[in-house]
Amino acid sequence: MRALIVIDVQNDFCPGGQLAVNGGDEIIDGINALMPEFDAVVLTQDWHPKGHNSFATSHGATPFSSIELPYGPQTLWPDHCIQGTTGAAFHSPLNTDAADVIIRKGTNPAIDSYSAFFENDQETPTGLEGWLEVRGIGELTFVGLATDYCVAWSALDAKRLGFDVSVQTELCRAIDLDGSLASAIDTMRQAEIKVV
Ligand code: VGL
Ligand code: ZN
Repeated sequence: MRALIVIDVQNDFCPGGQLAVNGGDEIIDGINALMPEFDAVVLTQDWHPKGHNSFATSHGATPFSSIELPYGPQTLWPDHCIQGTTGAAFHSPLNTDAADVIIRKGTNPAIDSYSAFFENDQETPTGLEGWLEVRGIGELTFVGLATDYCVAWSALDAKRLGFDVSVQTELCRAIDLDGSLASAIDTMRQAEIKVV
């Protein structure tokens, strides 16, 4: 069984949003068209409380700078995807009716969560692994935003958990901070993820 995992196609990651990814809105028609080819469709939604630890404003710091948190280095982001705001809503052309399940992540005020499987402490699970397993789903295709953060971290965790993993890069867009896109693609290829 195969699932399409659609990462964070939300207003704040699309042009005009608080953490806009170039061309973030261009991938949506293609993602909608791909959905019927899968046994299950999973959507993820970045869903932060106000004052989240990953926000630069929480530390009086400049957005896109980096700090050390108890679980490791953390890039500091503009305030984005705050629970219940328009920015956190799915970008409207996305076919959310096709979703079998929606996973919200980044809800812990102290820990960021790029991956759909684990928070950035690498150990607190979201429950997605169990959901897929009990449904007999072993093959995962990732699309969405952003290639170099939430898509890459999700795909790498999935591979580590033993799923068969591919990333459809033409249906992803990247933030690309200091070469982060090239290094994410490289890391995914080294992990033997199918990057197509
Ligand atoms: C993301 C940075 C912060 C993403 C989420 O969806 O890639 N990036 N929060
Ligand atoms: Zn976030």
